[in-house]
Amino acid sequence: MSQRQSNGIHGPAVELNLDGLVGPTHHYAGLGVGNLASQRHRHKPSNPRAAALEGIAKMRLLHGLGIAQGVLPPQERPLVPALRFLGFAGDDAAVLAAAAREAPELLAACSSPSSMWTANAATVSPAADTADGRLHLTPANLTSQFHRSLEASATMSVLRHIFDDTTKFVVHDPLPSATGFADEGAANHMRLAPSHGVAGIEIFVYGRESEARSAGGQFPARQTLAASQAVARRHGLRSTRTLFLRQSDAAIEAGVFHNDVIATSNEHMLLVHEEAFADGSAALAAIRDSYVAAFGNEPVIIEVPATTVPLSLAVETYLFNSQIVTLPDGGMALVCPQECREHDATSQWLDRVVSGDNPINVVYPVAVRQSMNNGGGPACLRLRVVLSPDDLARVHAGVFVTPPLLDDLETWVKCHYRDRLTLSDLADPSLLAESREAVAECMALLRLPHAACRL
Ligand code: SUG
Repeated sequence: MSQRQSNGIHGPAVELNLDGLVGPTHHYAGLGVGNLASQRHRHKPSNPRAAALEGIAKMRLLHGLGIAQGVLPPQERPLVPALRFLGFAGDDAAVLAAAAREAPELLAACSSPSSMWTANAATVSPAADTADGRLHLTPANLTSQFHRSLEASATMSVLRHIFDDTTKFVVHDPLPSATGFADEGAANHMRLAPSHGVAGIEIFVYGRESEARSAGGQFPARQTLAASQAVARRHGLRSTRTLFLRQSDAAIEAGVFHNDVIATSNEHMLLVHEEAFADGSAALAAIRDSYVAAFGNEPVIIEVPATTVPLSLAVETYLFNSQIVTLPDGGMALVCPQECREHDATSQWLDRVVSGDNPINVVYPVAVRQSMNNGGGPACLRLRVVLSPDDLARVHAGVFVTPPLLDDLETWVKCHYRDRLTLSDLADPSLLAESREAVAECMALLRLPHAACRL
């Protein structure tokens, strides 16, 4: 049973960010398809401790800005039951050894802590948008990649514990695990509204229609239109306030494997690269027209031309994977990857945005480099959930971040995490033991049932 407590937030609807904690097996196996950073860092040593601490530092920043901040636990990895399911037998150490010997790529996949990228955990529709007035979440099936498909059942279980008040929240089952329903969650979903609490326009971005595996290029398109449409139907969204837009092939080919690598929104603001969508000007016109029809005024759309930030630089810096957040006393902050300040074009663009005529008045660069090396920037690490203060008070309080919880999590990381990991370490039975102990302790810190993270 969740424990309720006042979270100190009153007034209009707010966004709760649920950040994924990086797990103790964070490594670089080059598993991300169409993900250039993951390919580039393949087989390099990783630093799980630094990765987890970077994520916690980001949560501390957001909490300090007055944004409701929560945390999702890592899932148990290596996932020995998955390896057994694939035919590796014996005790746990024998399973790991056989997998390392016969199919190291499967051991890497079953060891991936990829649930850290919680923008792929689920698609979320706030209560204001849905037919039954409840918040709807559909956990992503992540069927496009084996290592990510392993996340879905534990994610569903954890979300059901966190959002357990069924009078206010619905956590659906993931969509069927079929290529036609490939779903990667909130990373391919945006929302526009004059403010968080108003019924908004939900924008679903897909890469392929359904069965076709690729958009025709070297990289597969991960999200299908059929999946996005099914999520919209389940959530009871109004058709007049729902848009389905296709990613441009050029973006996918440049390494934009999710829409959140090339576009992001907050309330009435959309930040988008000119090459994000197929038929970009028609897509932006559709967004603008829907917004004007719904709210009677124009959204703020900042369209970044390729001449200012080429697609390749957008992917390298993850500029569009920034979090744009509404600050409690008005205005918006842009929380961007540190890498954006390390390139003249993006850094100058940031300066122009802050001094320009738009709601963003401050920029906070954050270092999440260990995650960035696997293609996950600040926005990939968080699941945004828009809620009224009353509904926020019904969310399982154990996952809300406070300075003491952040301190405890830092101590927990320093106690359990290694500072160097290579692929050969994944077969080490003591890594499995350390990881199991760490995850069990984390579940206790967040007051979640242990079984939820080991499905
Ligand atoms: O699915 N990387 C993840 C990164 C996900 C980023 N999320 C968002 N854009 N919202 C992916 O490609 C790499 C794992 C490895 O190579 O070990 C990986 O899965």
